[in-house]
Amino acid sequence: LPTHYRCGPIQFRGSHDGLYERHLLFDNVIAPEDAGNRERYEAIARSVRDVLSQRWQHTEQTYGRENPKRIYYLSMEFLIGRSLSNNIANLGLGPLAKRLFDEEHIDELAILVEEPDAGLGNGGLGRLAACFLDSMATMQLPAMGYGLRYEYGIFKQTIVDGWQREEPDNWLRRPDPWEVARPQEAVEIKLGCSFEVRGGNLRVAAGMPSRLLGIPYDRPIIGYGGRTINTLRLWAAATPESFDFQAFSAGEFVSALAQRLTAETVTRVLYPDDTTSMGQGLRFVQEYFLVACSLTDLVRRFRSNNSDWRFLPDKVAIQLNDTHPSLAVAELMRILLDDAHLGWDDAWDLTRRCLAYTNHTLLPEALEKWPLRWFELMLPRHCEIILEIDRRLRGEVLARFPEDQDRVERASLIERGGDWLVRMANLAIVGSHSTNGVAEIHSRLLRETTVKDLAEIFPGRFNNKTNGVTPRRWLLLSNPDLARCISDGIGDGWITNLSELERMKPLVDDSGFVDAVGEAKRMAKQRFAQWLKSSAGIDVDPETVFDSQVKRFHEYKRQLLNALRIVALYNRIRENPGLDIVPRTFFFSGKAAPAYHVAKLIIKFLNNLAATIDADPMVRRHLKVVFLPDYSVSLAERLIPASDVSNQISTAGYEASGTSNMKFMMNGALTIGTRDGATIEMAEAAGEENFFLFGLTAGEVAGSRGWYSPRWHYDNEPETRAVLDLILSGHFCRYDPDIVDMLRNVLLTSGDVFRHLADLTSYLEADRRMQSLYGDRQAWTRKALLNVANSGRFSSDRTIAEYAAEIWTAKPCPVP
Ligand code: DL6
Repeated sequence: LPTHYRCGPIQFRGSHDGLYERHLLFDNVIAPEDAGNRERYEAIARSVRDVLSQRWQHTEQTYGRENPKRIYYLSMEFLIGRSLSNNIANLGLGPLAKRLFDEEHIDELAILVEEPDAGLGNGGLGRLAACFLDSMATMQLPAMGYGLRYEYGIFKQTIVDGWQREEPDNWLRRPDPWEVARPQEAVEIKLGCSFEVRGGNLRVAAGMPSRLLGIPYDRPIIGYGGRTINTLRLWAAATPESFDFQAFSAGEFVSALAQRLTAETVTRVLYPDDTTSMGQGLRFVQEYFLVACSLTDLVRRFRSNNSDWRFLPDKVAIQLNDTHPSLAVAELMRILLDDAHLGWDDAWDLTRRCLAYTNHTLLPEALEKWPLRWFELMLPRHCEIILEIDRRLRGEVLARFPEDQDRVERASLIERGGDWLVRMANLAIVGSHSTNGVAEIHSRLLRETTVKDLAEIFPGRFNNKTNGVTPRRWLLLSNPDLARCISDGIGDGWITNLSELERMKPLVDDSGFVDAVGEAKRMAKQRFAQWLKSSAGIDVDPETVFDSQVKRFHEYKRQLLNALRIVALYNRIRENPGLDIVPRTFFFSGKAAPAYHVAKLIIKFLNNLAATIDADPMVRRHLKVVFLPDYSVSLAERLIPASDVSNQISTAGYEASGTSNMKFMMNGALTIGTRDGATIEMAEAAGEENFFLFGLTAGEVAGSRGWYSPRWHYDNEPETRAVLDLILSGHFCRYDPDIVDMLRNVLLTSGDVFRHLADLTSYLEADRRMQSLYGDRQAWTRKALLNVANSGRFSSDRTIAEYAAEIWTAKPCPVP
């Protein structure tokens, strides 16, 4: 063991005093030879936890002693995935674990799959939070994540006859070896009303305050090298007494799971829609619950070490991951006014200096607005505080822009209309010292369009922090062959300093190295093909180009544009059976929000397309489409290293950043993409000659509003017309006429809001360039290598270093 674990004579394995055997014996009362894979997984995970426990405690003791400025990352989502192999690798226990697996004749893969993915998030936003925790621990920053311990994570997606079906993800059915319950640190939360159901209808019992308990469950976040072990604290709701609760209108999926009228309902299920939660009262309570529990906890920690409230911003930085936790503005004000008895100006100054806000989307439906009457009913004190913040804001705006009442209304926290709404993004911007977007273009558009008025009033608050991903999970662990090849070429400093990958650039002329990189890709493809065969019975040929698009299903992400491209290739092959075309396997994976009808129809269309191609002997020699059900962190870890091509094809101006784009780049896939989100910065880093960019720019998309006509493309572009004619003839949807209707509507009748037809021709042109490059395998691999070499900027370590220096002014606190 590395000496800093200070574990004394603990052995990972060995006769009676090995951790592994002891856990099997004392936790499960079973002999190693009789244990099943699940029991073995639990025993190994608990052994790993034993090794880290002392260090974990030591980390917290160090923070307690040194009293550094702490960073608190508040997020409704943490998309963690599996932890066992990540924790083994970050602790440096790989060799020990391997010896255990060898000596006990344990099939490592069979053990790893026993761990359910912790799917406490929808997609990019939640996974980003998990990457940030890894980076903060690796960089020895005194940080803590706060989230909710959903009993049901993101739903399991199955595909039945091509349609998405949702099933609950009961990931905590078996005990989770990583979490530590700390009921002794429970906090109590007050709401201004209680809820009851009468005659099947929800009734809010106003003026009848109720209470909730927040029980913390801690998970270790191990920095690479195992020196710092930070904590992710997830809150579970419980009741101090009987508590009547009913969601307002949570949508079928959620309400089906949230029937029991108990306090536990609050943290029962993650909302599976990443863009809209309007009108969903349970979600509102979840957000308040996260904020109230976390602030009570962190203020308690601050007070245990600091007597003077004035030092709060010197000791506490709170980052709000999107608008979801922006009630923190009102809650911190309440604490400072009512508990600390500070005056308004002091409380406001401290609140603003502690809080910072990250915006993750420009989609209007994702900018949360909650009815003011919910505040009145459930959080009357917060309601007063928000109205007072708004009154002062209005005065300030009017003083700066006299007689510009329209501007005052636009900047206001309250949208006045029939039902007054609180604009949570405005609350977060006004009540914090920093607002950042997650890629250059996104931060610019945020300032220039979405919150233009506030950006003009508070220009100094706005900044950009381009996203990143952790190279530990997304390269070292998921792509061991490429990782080894890189380390052989330039040493292993890249693992914690990804910009070192640049040292690979000169190796682009070293044919031995280029071959080794190519060989790593071949092995990853083979491994993936074998896994797909054994797990799903699907045959794919690793000799074909693996061309992937994996992400949530959204019209703006344009999986449909990818489908149009495939239909164009399909037409070309049918017109010219002898066509010289690089054989391809197209992979799609991703979930649609259960209530997002169009997205679900697109999934069905892709499955129909796959089936039609499979049934066509002429086409299937060249093309294959595979829809991989139930996209997850674990699936991404398998597919991304095996992919040759990454599709990042959102309508320009819509994807805030994207993060799978970075993972593909790091793993040596070439990107075919639009000038959107962080893809723009990736192309700049790699050199546009090493990228396949196409399509309208964000400015062109915005400029074409008012005159864009998909009809024009249909009438004037023969290939576009042929693609649409075939689709609209029902060729792929003989038994599903509603899909044809939807496609006609989305692509033509409703004006093709997301510009599929405008970009199809240039997409096909980029695709042609890509295919021709693949003909020269050496040239392809050289470009792939240059992409990897230039991906260093997209490490979440770089992103976190920028947050720490420019927003949090926080420093590492090494654990001796
Ligand atoms: O910042 C992480 C991630 C970005 O990479 C994606 O581009 C962005 O869509 C996502 N945003 C969200 C929030 N809601 N929506 N849509 O998930 O954040």
